[in-house]
Amino acid sequence: MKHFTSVYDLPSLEMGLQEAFEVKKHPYDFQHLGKNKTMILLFFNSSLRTRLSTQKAAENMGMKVMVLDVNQGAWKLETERGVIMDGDKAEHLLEAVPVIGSYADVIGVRSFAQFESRDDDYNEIILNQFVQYAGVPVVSMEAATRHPLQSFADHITIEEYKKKPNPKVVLTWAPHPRALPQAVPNSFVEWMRQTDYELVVTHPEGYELAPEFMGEVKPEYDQMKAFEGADFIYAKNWASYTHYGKILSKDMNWTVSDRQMAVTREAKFMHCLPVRRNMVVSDSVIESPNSIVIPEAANRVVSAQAVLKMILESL
Ligand code: AN0
Ligand code: CP
Repeated sequence: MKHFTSVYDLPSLEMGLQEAFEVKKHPYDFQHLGKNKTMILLFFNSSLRTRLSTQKAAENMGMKVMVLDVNQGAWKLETERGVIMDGDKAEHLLEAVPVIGSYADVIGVRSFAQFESRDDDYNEIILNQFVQYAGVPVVSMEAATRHPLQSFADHITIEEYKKKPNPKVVLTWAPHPRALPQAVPNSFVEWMRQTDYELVVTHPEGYELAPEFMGEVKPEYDQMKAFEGADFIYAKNWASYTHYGKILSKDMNWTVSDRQMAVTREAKFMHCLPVRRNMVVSDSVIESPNSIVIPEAANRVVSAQAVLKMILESL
C-alpha cells in the first residue's frame, strides 16, 4: 500500500481485516518494519483520538514520531496556488510539503473541510497536494471528505460485536450546535457499501450525502422506521451537502435516546467521538451496556497500525 486516503487503498477489505486482527493480537511483533523510520503527524485541526492512537500505532510499529500542530508554532500555510502572498500566510504548501517529506518516511495529515467552497473541499485540494508533493506515503487522519482510519476502526468494531454475518447497520444524523463536515458519514457509508451488511442511512430532508458516497443507497427519512430491527446504530451529525455547510435542523427528536433504541434488536450504539451528550445521544444510551464507543475508539490504534504495517511492508 502506498497512500491511505480511502477504503479503495486497501488491497482488499478481507486483507485489511486480517492485518487488523493480526496487529491487535501481536502489537509488538512488527517493530523491525519501523526501525529508523519516522512518522510526522500534521494537524490543521484539533484531535484527541487520532493524535494519540496514530502515535501509539506508529510506536507499536517501532517508528519514531513527530507531531506538528500547524496552527500552533508553525508558519501559517497558504494552500491555493497562484495567490500573491501578501497576507498572514508566510509559507506555501508547495514548499512545506516536500520539506516535511524530506524529514519523514510516512506523513499523517488532518485537514477538515473548510466550508468555504464545496468544490475545493470535495476536490481534496490540501490532501492531494500532500499526496502529490510529499514524496513519501501519506495517511489521511481525516480530510475534507473522508475519515478512513475511523471507518476502518468502525468496521473492525462491528466485526467484533456482530452476532450474525450481515447485521443491519444504521447511520443516523443527529442534531449539533455547530456545522460539522460530512467526512465521517461519507467515509462510513463508502466503507459499509463494500461489505454485505444491510446498510440504512437516515436523516432529515436536506441532509442527503454526496451521490458518489451514497451510490445506490437511498435515505430513509423516517428515523423510527430506520431503527426497526437494527443491530448497530451509528450516530453522527453533519452539515448539509446540498446547502453546503448549512445547519438546516436542530430537531432534538433526532437525538438518539431510549425511545428509538427500543425498536432495535438491542442494537449496539456507536459514535466516532467527540460527542455532545444530550444533543447527539442521551446520557442513558451512551452509558448503557450496549454502547461500544470506548472499544470503538480503542480500535483506532488497530486500524492505524494495520495501515502502517501495510505501508511499511511496501516501502
Ligand atoms: C469532527 C467531525 O465531525 O468531522 C471530527 C470527528 C472525528 N468533529 C468535530 O469537529 C466535533
Ligand atoms: N474520532 C476522532 O477522529 O477523534 P479526534 O477528532 O479526537 O481525533
